Amino acid sequence: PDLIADLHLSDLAAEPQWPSALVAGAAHYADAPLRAMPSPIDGALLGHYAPATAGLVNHAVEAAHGAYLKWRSVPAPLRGELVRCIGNKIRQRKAALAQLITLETGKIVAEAEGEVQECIDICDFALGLSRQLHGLTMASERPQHRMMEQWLPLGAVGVITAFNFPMAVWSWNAMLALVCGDAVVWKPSEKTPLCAIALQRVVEESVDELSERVPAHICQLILGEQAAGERMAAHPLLPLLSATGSTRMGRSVAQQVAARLGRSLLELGGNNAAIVTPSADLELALRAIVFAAAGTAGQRCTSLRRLIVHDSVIDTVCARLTQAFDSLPVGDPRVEGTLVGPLIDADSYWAMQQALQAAEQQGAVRLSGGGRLEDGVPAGGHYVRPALLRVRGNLPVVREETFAPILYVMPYSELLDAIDLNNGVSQGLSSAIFTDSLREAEAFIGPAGSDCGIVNLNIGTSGAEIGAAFGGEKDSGGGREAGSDAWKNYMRRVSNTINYGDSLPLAQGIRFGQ
Ligand code: UN1
Repeated sequence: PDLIADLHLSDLAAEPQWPSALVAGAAHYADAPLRAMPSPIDGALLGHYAPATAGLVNHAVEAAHGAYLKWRSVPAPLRGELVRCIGNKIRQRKAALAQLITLETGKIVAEAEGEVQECIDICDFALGLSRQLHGLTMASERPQHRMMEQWLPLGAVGVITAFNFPMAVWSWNAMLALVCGDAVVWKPSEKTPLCAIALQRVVEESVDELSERVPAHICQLILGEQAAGERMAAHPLLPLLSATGSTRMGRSVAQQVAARLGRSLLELGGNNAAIVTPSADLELALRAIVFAAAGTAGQRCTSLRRLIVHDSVIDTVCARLTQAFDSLPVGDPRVEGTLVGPLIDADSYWAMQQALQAAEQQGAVRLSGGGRLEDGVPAGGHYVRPALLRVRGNLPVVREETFAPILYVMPYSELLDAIDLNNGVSQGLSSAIFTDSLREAEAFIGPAGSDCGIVNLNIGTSGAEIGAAFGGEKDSGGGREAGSDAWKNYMRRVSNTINYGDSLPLAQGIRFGQ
């Protein structure tokens, strides 16, 4: 696609449309070693970039903070105009942006287009929200007094995103932050810089078009590595840091942000389960399970990793899933008909092989898949057949999130045991139950049911719409992003008490000197 153009360093510095922070900070590149950008499809080199230095991170944060000082006074519905403009441009370039996602993540075209659609959806949502940043009024106990709360802009917001959703997760954060009156400093995964540059370009075009009311530098892009993320976590001019990625990364970022009493919004790993009960509509359940477990090559934080199946149907479910996994079209994600693309890189492939080996040592029985495919797939990529294993319960390896297509199937006989299995891991992102029983459904979605942030009925664990709040509990980080009232994360709540009388009654009936 034309968006890729030429990404060599000298051009980055020379090309005025490139992200302002990159251009302004070009001097910082001088001694930085270049990082190669291979495509997971075939290992082809897509370009190079120089990771940001600490100096560049500071520069970007300060520029964003300066823009925020102006942006916070622009009325929210006018801030929405920027998001409308960004959303329209993403809509126009949906196919090209999706191609970039496929190229950098190996996601199949339909799913890449779905991800761009998710960006468009959140733009629409945020635009509407720009007229609905509502506060409350409260009854005061004092005569001629009024109380209310307002939601006011917060500052420059740091956003760290992962490779697997290189556009959508940025958009959930950035589009809400913009209508909330914040500036954004974004550090994408070092594996997906092209997606980030393309979106930053869309933003910069929009900022230019609306330059009369939108301050330059409102959105900053930092192409960096772990050190850049740590610099952001420690930076006092980022009152909120929103981070998506592994639990290990989130724990470290959260501690650094907490040390300066900043806020963090964490979207971390999942270890998502679905329960198949005796009354489940099996045809529907099987389709949902295959998409959730094997779709995106198991590389969603919401991917289905554990399947808890009633004794009475487990043999049928295993047989049907084996058949389905064996026949899934794995291959070049650009080719129509492919349903499973490559893993992101060699490390990911080896982590999967290690997990499979550990599972077998711990007593798992492999029913299908797991091996590397070399025939009929592009050379240089890491293509695997999704793996299906039968296990007795939450083995040690099952308790860990392996970011690859591995589905562990385990039996249960009583629903309470199935719920215990669902909850018996450290993560708590997404969960699902397949049942036609009202009692079972309500038990699972109620207070003594699933302990996850996402609890679904008769649909899989992945593929959420943007309208609901997205996020999980426990090691999944506790953050909520995207829809519902997640916007409140990006604002500060101010409580006001207003006296419109001419006396000064004190609260709680206190008399002071009269
Ligand atoms: C992620 O994997 O980090 O619910 C996000 C889903 C997508 C988002 C996944 N809408 O699967």
